[in-house]
Amino acid sequence: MTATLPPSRPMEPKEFKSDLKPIWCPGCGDFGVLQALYRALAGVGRPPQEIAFVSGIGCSSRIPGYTTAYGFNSVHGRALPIAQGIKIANPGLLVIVAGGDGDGFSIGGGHLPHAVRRNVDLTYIVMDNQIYGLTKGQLSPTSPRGLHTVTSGYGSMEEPVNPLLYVLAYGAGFVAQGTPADMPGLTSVIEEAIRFPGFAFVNVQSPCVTFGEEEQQLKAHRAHMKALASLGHDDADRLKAMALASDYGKELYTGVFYRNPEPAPTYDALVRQRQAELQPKALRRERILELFRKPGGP
Ligand SMILES: Cc1ncc(C[n+]2csc(CCOP(=O)(O)OP(=O)(O)O)c2C)c(N)n1
Ligand code: SF4
Ligand SMILES: [Mg+2]
Repeated sequence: MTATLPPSRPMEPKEFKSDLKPIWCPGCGDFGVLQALYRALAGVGRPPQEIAFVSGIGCSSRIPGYTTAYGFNSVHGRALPIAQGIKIANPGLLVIVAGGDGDGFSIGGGHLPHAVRRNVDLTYIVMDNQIYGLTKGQLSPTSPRGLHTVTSGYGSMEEPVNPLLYVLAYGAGFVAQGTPADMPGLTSVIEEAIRFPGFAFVNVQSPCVTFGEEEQQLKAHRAHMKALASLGHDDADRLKAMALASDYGKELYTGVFYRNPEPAPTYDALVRQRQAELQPKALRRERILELFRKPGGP
């Protein structure tokens, strides 16, 4: 795959829908995320063979199988390093990482700062349901303090992580949040994230209807969500974005927190540039073999 792709063409969301029927619990928020994703991809207009989905393990990590794009349902917590490798090796692919809060901020939490600072051009969508869904309702890193789960029978004693604030602090160029309770808004932030040149993060409040709290369900989202645009937020203002992101867990802000108006060069572009610079100086294959054949080695 080369870095130059043919121009995009008008596409339909159904072109991204695979024949696999999702096996999520009826009412799971991930259904809405998947629909928003199909619509966003149609808006971007790249055909499925130019897109790669990478996920870890979890209910949310089933996403790649439900699309017609390339997909890798990989190892719990390891989606980001795999996705970075795919993008660097195949710069022409549009790479999207999808997974859960446990996958991304717990076991995979060590990869997040490095993926952000490296700034490989990919989109990271986290379906944040504040619980380990697939393994039947244990505490996750975003579970609120006091939450009763199978692993916190008397209520969680831990402060949750704040994913929005983390990625902003690590230096991400695009940070947004959405909920399936607002499908147009969710579709729009996903499409904008995909279009952003660099590491783009979308935290989706995607309710787990089976193990999640009542106040984390779509009905509550509809009642409490606040569009950042309606608050007059300037998404070029990183410090203001951090101040708003500090309300994670208290307020449900939707939309773009931060979009770097001057996106930094991506790691994958820098790799290509370095390769081009070094190519003329590279030793020819025959010369390398000659050196190795010399008695005593090179
Ligand atoms: C190395 C490893 N450790 C633990 C697990 C078990 N495991 C599978 S999914 C998961 C957590 C899922 O939670 P989350 O990432 O939030 O996804 P959700 O199911 O909520 O969408 C765990 C602990 C595993 N598969 N591999
Ligand atoms: S357990 Fe929760 S996250 Fe998993 S499919 Fe069911 S509702 Fe969705
Ligand atoms: Mg989860």
